[in-house]
Amino acid sequence: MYEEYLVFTGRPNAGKSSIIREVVGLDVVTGKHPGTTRRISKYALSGGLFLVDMPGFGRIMGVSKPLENMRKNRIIRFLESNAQNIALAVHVLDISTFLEVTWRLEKKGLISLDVEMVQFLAETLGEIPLVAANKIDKAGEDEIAANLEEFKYRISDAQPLVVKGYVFPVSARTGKGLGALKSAIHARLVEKGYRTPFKTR
Ligand SMILES: Nc1nc2c(ncn2[C@@H]2O[C@H](COP(=O)(O)OP(=O)(O)OP(=O)(O)O)[C@@H](O)[C@H]2O)c(=O)[nH]1
Ligand SMILES: [Mg+2]
Repeated sequence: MYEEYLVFTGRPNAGKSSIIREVVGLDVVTGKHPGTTRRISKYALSGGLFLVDMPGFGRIMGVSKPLENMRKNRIIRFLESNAQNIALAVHVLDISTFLEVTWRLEKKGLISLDVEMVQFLAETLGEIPLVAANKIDKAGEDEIAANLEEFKYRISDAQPLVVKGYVFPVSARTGKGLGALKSAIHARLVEKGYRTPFKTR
């Protein structure tokens, strides 16, 4: 059967499933601990479009390295082999800790997984994914603004104007920003010929 996908990617615990619940209205499982969503989970929306809730991409405490790599490879393989059928990708990250996490990695000579993933999606799908910069309720306004600026700078290879209109500060907890994210998802899907993307079945 021919299927098209609206995929949500992101690190463990970023809030992918929470955003799907709030924005798309699907009853997906969310959880306090990283590693809640274990499988690539598909849900039928309308007209051949399926929503895909991904497991978290990256380190999870208590999960073995081989199992983690297997999950990671499965995600990469899904995205690469379905690139033609991916109507839209939405990357979700915890923006409240972005700089702290990124600096810690950069000290070790590593790149942020969120930056890597956004760039991987852009290359693989041939267009910049939408980004839900989640958990803005968890830090002060100034800190969130600084984190957002650095994140945009890094995903765009120092050309933040290129990603203007793609990054949405949101909180799945308070609902802030979710309307704008929903409108953007809707607009992108409608542009590609989907009529009622948020109606299930
Ligand atoms: N404070 C706050 N907590 C949030 C927000 N969004 C999600 N959470 C919490 O973060 C935790 C993880 O949420 P999930 O939606 O399960 O995260 P996920 O990205 O699907 O995680 P995995 O399935 O493990 O990859 C839960 O305890 C949520 O309640 C937010 O905007 N603010
Ligand atoms: Mg999940």
